[in-house]
Amino acid sequence: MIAIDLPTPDAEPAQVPVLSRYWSDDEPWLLRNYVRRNGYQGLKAALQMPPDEVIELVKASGLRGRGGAGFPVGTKWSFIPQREDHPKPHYLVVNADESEPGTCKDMPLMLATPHTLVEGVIIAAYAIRARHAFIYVRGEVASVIRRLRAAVDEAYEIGLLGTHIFGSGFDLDVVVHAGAGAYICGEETALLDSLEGRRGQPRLRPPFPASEGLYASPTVVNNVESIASVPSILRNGVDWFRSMGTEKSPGFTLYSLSGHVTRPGQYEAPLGVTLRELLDLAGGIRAGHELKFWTPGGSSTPMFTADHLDVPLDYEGVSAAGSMLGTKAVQLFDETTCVVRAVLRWTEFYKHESCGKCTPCREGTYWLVEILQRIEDGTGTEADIELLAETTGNVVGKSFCALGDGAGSPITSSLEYFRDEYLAHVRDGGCPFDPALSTVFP
Ligand code: L3W
Ligand code: SF4
Repeated sequence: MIAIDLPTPDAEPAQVPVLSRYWSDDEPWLLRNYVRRNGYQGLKAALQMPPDEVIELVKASGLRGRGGAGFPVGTKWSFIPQREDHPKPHYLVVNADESEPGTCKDMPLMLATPHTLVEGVIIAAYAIRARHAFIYVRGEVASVIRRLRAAVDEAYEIGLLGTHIFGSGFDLDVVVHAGAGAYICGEETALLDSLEGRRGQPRLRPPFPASEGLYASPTVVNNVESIASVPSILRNGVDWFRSMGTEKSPGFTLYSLSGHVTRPGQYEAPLGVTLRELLDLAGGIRAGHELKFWTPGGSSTPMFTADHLDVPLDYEGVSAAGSMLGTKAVQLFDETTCVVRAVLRWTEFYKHESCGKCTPCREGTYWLVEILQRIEDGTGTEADIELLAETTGNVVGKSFCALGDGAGSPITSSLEYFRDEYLAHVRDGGCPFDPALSTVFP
């Protein structure tokens, strides 16, 4: 092993950006540049503590999973049996299969600063006593896979991976695994099946992966952004992290703004920021137009309207307003967008990506597309609007995994806020919108 000599760390302000702070630097993906920017200082701190203490620290920070569900990260880690003599190996799996419509935060993070993820992986694996970690990356993004593999190779070269890491006696191997482009493989148990070489389909839970995951062994599955947030907590402490965000949703996160917004992109902000504040940063809705509807966390989360501009974008605030924070993929649509067309497009996606394991989702998403298409084409009737609601009710809450529930979210919420627009389609015999005016879903 080549000993690495870390420079004295810089003091870090308790303010955003943290994750994206160095994205505009020269080649921030290289190990030597990462190390100059406090890189691997979090790992150094972690290896000076017993693993259980690392778990307690992450628990105390209140860091919540950034992949959609917001489950507390430290609590998930604590579910792993914490005995050295546990008969089965433990595994860490990073869910980098980012595919939720509108979601595009993990890929830029891995492209810009892959060592943030690698460092987080080593810390997490140390905490849960795993000797093998897998990063399961969406297969289409070859550039990200290449960059991650290069970062892992760099880490091996200087002894940050392999045996006796930092002279601690801790060993870890990391595999970057390319998926094959199925949305369902972002569901944690389907991902594990896929990683084991089988067709990716969700497993029954419980048992949760924490007790029976990869190869039926205790496994932590965490999202990329969750793991990449960990090194900063180790470097700066719990109070630093908790001084950002809200009490129940502490810290910072990446909001991905897309659609009819002046400057689309990644906006790192404390949890609890509002869309009004994010739009101030992003230059507002495109000039001359106004906000009609938006998703707080990808198309699987119920949509909001212009009445929801001041909802705090944290797990509690968004839930209280009737949706989910999800992946924080904020897709914005102005008054030129036909809501039926948008919902049809999303439903086609869920139909295509339905894995076929359970009847409500496999058959239901097919029929939902048929009905929505009729309404959009102008051949639907008012009875079709009722049929749409009824069929959605037969999918949501009756499907085997969250994909079915997610498929119903845009339909139910659009019917709640824009029922008149559905009625206009059937009464006027077609779509009242000119698709040429909307740059989204033409
Ligand atoms: C042990 C228990 N572990 C829960 C663990 C569980 C999982 C985590 C959260 O779906 C959502 C979904 C998408 N013992 C446990 C336990 N766990 N109880 O906690 O579990 P859960 O079931 O609340 O959610 P999930 O299955 O992880 C995630 C929504 O996020 N979403 C995200 C989509 C994101 C993508 C992407 O491209 N990145 O697909 C958007 O809304 O619909 O509802 O680890 O094991 N008793
Ligand atoms: Fe597969 Fe859809 Fe059923 Fe999930 S809800 S198991 S994706 S068919």
